[in-house]
Amino acid sequence: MSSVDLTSKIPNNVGLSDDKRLLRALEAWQPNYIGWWKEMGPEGYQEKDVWLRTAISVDADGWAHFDYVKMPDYRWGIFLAEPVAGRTIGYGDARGEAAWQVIPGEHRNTLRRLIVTQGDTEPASVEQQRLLGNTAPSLYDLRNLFQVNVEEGRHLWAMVYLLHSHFGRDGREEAEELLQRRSGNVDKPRILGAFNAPVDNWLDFFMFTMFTDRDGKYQLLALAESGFDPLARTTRFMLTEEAHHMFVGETGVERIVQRSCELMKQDPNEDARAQGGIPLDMVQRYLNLWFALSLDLFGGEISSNAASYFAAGLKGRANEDKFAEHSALDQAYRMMVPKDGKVAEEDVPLRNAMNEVLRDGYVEDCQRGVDRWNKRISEAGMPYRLRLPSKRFYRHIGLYAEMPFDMDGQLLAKPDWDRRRGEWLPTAEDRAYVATLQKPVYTPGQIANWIAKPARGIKGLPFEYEYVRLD
Ligand code: BYC
Repeated sequence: MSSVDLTSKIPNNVGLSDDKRLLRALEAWQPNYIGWWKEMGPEGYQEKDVWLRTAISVDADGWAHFDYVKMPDYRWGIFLAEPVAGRTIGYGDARGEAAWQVIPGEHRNTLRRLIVTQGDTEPASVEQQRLLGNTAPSLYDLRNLFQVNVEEGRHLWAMVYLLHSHFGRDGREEAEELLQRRSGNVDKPRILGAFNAPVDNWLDFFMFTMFTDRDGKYQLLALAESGFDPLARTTRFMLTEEAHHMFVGETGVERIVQRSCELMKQDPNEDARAQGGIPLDMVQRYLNLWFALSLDLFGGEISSNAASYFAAGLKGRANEDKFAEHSALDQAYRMMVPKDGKVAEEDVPLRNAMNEVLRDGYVEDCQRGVDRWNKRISEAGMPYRLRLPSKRFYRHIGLYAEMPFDMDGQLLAKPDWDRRRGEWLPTAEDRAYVATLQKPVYTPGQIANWIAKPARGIKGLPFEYEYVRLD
């Protein structure tokens, strides 16, 4: 077991105190990080006590400590999962080679790019969510928002540690730039599309944590297979925290759907909106938007980048050991390729389809969540069903980018698609309505009208607990 140092300025299990140069570099970055957090982190709640989970080790039985903390005092630490003795690369041309503790020169630029892309999403999401603290439906939800935010901050630390410890001056410059880019800023945007989209309200937030954080899960699973062992170990531990973020999203939407059904039953016309709830067709439109934006995050369906990451052992498939074969050579992936105004099946070399393989696992995982939401709706006796749109719908990256596919994956004429857009994606009117519901409910035990209470509180505490002390 690597020893955990919780007393130093930067809690860690990577022996920072033995590497004075690295320690100095990270301690120099730390005030810039705090400066960024105060400027771009949750607005209005920096001085409040929040009941938060903090990672203090990587021990499966007790890795987290819960207590009240003011967010700027959160102990953002660097924790890598325990090394696996004798670990070898499990796929591609490098299969069987010992995992690298030091980056091979030829992979340096590519790995830096992957780590920077991963790192960039973390502060981006905090920036996207920074105003939501003003309108949470309960103290429980407010606390969950802040929990997600501080852990995204820790995930930024995880990537910055790799940049500082393995990439010299370039790495230090990249770490600075991670604090310079801004979500949605035209001049210095965040790297990936979905991380520049506005998260204006709590329906966006729950969809984001359901769908976009789940992309995070799949990308982290793929990076956990990396031949670069420190990257594999840090992402393995990040996945532990990530589970709660997706729980927040999945149960958040579930509670909205449940409440909408209750309100429909109370209304003579089964109109949730007339009772101050969110109609299920509106939920479907937000689902469509965030699912499509999140599908884009996997990159192109046919990608020579993905093929070379796999070949070189930089990025694998999620849970690579569950696959029967690990070279992915002489095999094909059949996909629907647009051609001459139609889509037709085409075989693509499997290595070039690795983004799509990862995306398939993701879609299956999303479907489980949607099934759970539908179970709530059917238990309430309502006939409506939510569904995932086709993978081709409303894409901006890859084979189907900017093509007018409908929710069922049928290619329409562009004017028809434009005319029907409001059936599928949130309209200005939807956004204006959801905005009217965004009012803070900060009395312990109370909840906004448009969402149901959670089945239980956090870590055995009741929903009524004062998760954020506002005075
Ligand atoms: N937006 O070969 P292609 C998370 C670029 S989320 C803009 O199709 P590739 C989190 C691409 O960079 C997980 N640009 O794709 C969640 C490339 O540019 P160059 C984040 C895009 O390279 C919630 C070009 O298009 N982690 O953790 O196979 C809260 C052609 O690329 C996009 C990672 O993403 C896009 N959507 O794969 C907090 C893991 N998609 O090289 C956190 C690291 C593609 O032509 N990143 N491009 O200039 C990667 O593994 C890969 O970079 C990607 C793209 C999967 C993103």
